[in-house]
Amino acid sequence: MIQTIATTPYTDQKMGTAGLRRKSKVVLQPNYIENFMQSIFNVIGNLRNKTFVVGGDGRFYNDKAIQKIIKMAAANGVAKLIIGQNGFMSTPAGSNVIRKNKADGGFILSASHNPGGENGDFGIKYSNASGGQIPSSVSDKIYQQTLSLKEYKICDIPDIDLSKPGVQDVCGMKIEVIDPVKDYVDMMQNIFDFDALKKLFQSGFTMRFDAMNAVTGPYALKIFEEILGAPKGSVVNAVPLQDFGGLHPDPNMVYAKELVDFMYSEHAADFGAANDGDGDRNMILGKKFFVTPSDSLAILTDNFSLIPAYKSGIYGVAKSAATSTAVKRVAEAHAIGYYEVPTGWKYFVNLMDSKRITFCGEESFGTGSSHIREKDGIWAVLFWLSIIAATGKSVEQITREHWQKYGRSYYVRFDFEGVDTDLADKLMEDLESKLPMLQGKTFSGYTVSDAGAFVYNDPVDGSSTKNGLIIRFTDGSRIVYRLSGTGSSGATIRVYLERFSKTNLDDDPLKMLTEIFKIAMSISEIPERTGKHQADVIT
Ligand code: VG1
Ligand code: CO
Repeated sequence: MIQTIATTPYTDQKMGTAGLRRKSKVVLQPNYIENFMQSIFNVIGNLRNKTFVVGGDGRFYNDKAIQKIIKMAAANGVAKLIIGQNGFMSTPAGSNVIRKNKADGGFILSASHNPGGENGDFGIKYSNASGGQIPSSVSDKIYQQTLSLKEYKICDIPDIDLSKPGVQDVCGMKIEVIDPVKDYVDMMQNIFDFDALKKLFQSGFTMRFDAMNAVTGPYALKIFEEILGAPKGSVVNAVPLQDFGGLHPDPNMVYAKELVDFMYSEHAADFGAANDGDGDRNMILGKKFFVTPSDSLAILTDNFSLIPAYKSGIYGVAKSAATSTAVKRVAEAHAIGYYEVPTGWKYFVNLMDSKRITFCGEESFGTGSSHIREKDGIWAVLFWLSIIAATGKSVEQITREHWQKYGRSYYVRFDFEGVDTDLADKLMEDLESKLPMLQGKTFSGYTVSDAGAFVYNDPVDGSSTKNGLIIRFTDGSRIVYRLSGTGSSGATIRVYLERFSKTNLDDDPLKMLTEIFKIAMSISEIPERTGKHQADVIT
């Protein structure tokens, strides 16, 4: 039954910030998935005795790709696959299943927050035994392999039925289909005080969770409505759809518009949240109130002692360099470890494995802890609900009191999308070369304290990664420039702006950052070079 099929390499199978991400149309090309998977299997090497976890966010092609992966894993001699029922599993749940079963790695079929469907994106995230995505050193090897691949192995068998939990034998390989929700729920119950959360809902507290027609629907229904007793209908867009019902499953103020409109209306619930396509991102809202992900990380960290799993203390906290420095002030106050890493959750993995940090987060709506090695959308929601349950305060009160205690980092990200790749690369290159000359210069009252590339030296494996450019000002303000590594066409230039105030706590972020935005544009020449005077997306 095992066939060896001749193939020719694709030259575009390099993984980005979080796995491989391409237009569905690209992935539909003959042997595209097969080439990529065979390259991974070749790099792993001896697959005998190895177990992998497979699941996805249910987007278009999830079902087809998973069948290919099963047949190829079997043909390549993999011992066992643990697969989510119907091929579904969120990214955080997958990380847990890998760790719990001591599997050798896993594949989550998702392009995360990118739109799905035939005209959307498809993707594959590959994790190792840590439950976290592989480091760049490994993805580089896989990329090299894709460039010289000549053949792949596949079992010529009919599609496998994944609709019922249970064990089956496929072409000499064992398959275990599991309920993808159960283990995840168990894990959450071990972290949080579910009785306290039940009481919160019994008291009449209301929430709306928007699953954006993506993978977290079943998880959220089970946890919030069934177990915790949130009123029926608290979870919306709860059925995962292949095209996410046309939604762009990126939980931010722009794409989670339905939820945002509701939370800013007269009928708003006490608490609002949304997750992204594969369930690792979260957005937190109060009544007519938005919590920036950078503030959210700072607030969760400050409140670690309210959560049973963290009561006895946390090792430290890390953020991506682009994320605001709000959590740094919390780390200093609690005298815990503090780290800044490049963008991408994989950079947190070593810090968690070596017990340097417990919490971590990114400005892109990602927060998580060392319970797994991915960011975790529902975890963040349960954490917020736990703070509310313990303090009796609203989202807005909790956030405002945080600012009173620590000051406020005004923070906004501007995305310039669909930029020509060569133009964007040149822009970043030119910008980098002029940054050293800026030191000591003053722009409309802001004096540059230092400027240059952000370089991360991993304290665990000694690897060095350059990611983005940072301009720091003497008043603590910052400009960060980066090219996105998750897009599927053209380049996206991200510009992250931050300005700190200890006393002015109730201003408009865009207004507070007007001058810095002008400085960021004039130094980088983005408007002149791209023809864009405004960002395409502001979050
Ligand atoms: C983006 C975010 C980054 C996040 C990554 C994966 O990457 O900025 O913070 O880790 O997406 O998120 P980039 O390179 O486009 O800026 V997910 O939810 O796709 O796993
Ligand atoms: Co995601």
